[in-house]
Amino acid sequence: MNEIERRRTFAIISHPDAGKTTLTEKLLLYGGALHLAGTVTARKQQRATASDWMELEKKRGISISSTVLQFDYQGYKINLLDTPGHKDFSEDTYRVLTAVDAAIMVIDAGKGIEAQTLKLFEVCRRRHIPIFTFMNKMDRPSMEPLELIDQLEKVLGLKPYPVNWPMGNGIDFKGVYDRVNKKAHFFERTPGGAYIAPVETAGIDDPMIKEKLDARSYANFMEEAEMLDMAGTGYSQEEVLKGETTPVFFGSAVNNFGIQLMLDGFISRSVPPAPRMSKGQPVPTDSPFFSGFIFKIQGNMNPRHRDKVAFIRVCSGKFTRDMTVNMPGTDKKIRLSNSNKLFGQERETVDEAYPGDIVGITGHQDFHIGDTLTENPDIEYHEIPRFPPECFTYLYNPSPSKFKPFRDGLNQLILEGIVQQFTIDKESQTSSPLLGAVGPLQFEVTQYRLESEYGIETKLESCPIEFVRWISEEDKEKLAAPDAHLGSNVKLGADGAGHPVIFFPSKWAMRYFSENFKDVELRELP
Ligand SMILES: Nc1nc2c(ncn2[C@@H]2O[C@H](COP(=O)(O)OP(=O)(O)OP(=O)(O)O)[C@@H](O)[C@H]2O)c(=O)[nH]1
Ligand SMILES: [Mg+2]
Repeated sequence: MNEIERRRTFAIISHPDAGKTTLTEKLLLYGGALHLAGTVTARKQQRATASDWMELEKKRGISISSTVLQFDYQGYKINLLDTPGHKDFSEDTYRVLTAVDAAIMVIDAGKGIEAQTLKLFEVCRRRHIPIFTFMNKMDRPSMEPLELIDQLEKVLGLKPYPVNWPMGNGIDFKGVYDRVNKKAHFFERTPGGAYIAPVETAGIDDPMIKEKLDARSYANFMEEAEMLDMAGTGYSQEEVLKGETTPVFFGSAVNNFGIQLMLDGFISRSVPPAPRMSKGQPVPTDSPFFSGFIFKIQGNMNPRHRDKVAFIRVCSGKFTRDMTVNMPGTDKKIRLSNSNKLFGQERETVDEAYPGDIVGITGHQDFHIGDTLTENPDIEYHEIPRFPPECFTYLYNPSPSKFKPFRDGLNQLILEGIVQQFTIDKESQTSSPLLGAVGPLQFEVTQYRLESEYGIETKLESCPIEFVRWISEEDKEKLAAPDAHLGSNVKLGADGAGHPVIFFPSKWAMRYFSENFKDVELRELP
C-alpha cells in the first residue's frame, strides 16, 4: 500500500448520548493507541476520555466540540473524528463531515433511530459517503435486532447488511456472531471496560453456543441467523461505497463487546480518500501539488500555549513541514512551519502528511474556516456549509476595564465559528455586542470559555430578534428611507463582515414584511 492507499479518515456521528465518545475511546483502545480507556459517565469525576478534553465537556459529560485522533493500525493510518451530537453544536459536526471519507453512525439500540441521527444521516447522504452502523448498548434491553435493521431501511432508506448479529439481549447479551467468517464471539466483561475484553470464538455448530446462551436467547439467535441467511441479499462493496448499503455491527461500547469486529470490518470495507472537487473538476489525490482546506479552528487547546490551531484536511499532493503555500485570498505566500499531528488535546510535530490526513497548523492569525491552502493557486475548495443563526443575545461585559481581553476572547470564538456578531443600524455601539448562533448552548459555551480562558465574566441580555435575513445593498438603501414602514421592531443592520441584513422579531413580522416588500429577496445566508 502506498501512503494514500493506507489512509482512512472517518467521523463518528449520532444523536446525543448514543455512545460516540465511548466508541471512539474503545476504537483507540483496540487500535493500540490507548492502554487504558477512560470512562464517560453522566457525572464523570473519573478519568476523562481522550476525546472530550475541554473543561466544559468533562464537567457536563457531553461533547461540545469535535476532536481529531490519529493513530496507526495494522499498517493503516487512521484519522478518527469524534463529533458532538447535540443539535446546538451541529455546525461543527457538519463541517467535520466535509473533512472525512466515511462515517460510523452510532445507534442506541434501546431507542432506534433518533431525530439528530436522521439529520446527520441526510448530510452524509448528500455527500455520498459510505456509512457504517454500530448498534450500541446491546447490554441494555434493546429493540428487536430485526426491527432495528428494518428501521434503517424504512426510516433512512438504507439497505442494511448485518456483518454481525447479537447473541442475547440486555443482561443476557453475551457476544456477537460474525456472519461473514461464520464465527461466534463471546466476550467477558472487564471492570469499567478499561481493558480489552477476553474473547472466545466458536463455529455455529459448536455446542458452546448453546451452553453460553440461555434457552430463549439461543432459540432467538438460531432462528434469526437462519432468517438472515435466507433473506440475505449478497454484499455489494459498490453499494457500500455509494452510501446505499450500510454494513451493520452490534455491540456494547462501554463493555468492549464487538469493537474489534467493528474496527476490522470498517477497515476492510472502507476506501482511501477520493479526489475533491475544485471549480467543477476533481483534483487527483496524487497530484504533484499539495492542497487542503481548513474545516475547523480551535483556540486555547493547550492552556499553556495560548494559540490557535487550524485543522486542515489534506486533499492532494504531499504536505511537508515548512512548505510554502498561497495565503488564501491574496497573491502572497506563507510558510507552514508549525504542523502537528493531533490526538485529542495532545499534539506532536509532523513532518509530512498525505491526502486523508488532518494536520493542525498553529501560529497563523489570519486563517479562516473554509480557506484553501495550496501550492497551486488554481485549486479552490468550497466545502464548508453555512447555517443561519437561529437565536440571538446581547453579551454584556460588566467590567469596562477588561474590554481588551473581552474583545480578544470574543474575536477568537467568532473565528472558530461558535457565534457570529451582528450590528443593528443606528443602535449605539455599547459594550454589549449582538450575537447570533445556531443553538443557545453556543452562548453558554461562549460565556464559559470567556471566563475560563480569558477571565471575563459576562451576562446574557435578551434581545427581541428571532430571525435574520441577508439582503442586497440596493434593497437596504431603499428600506432605510424614512418613509419605508418595515414593521414594528423590524431593524436593519449588518453581519460581522459588513454584509447588509434585516432582523425580525417574529415569523409573523417576517411574513408581513414579505407581503409589503414583495421584490425584496430575503436570503438565509450571505
Ligand atoms: N449501558 C451502556 N451504556 C453506554 C454504552 N456506551 C456508552 N454508554 C453510556 O452512554 C452515555 C453517553 O456516552 P457518550 O459516549 O458520552 O455519548 P456521545 O454519543 O459521545 O454523547 P454526545 O457527544 O454528548 O452526543 C455514557 O454514560 C456512557 O457510559 C453501552 O454500550 N452500554
Ligand atoms: Mg461525545
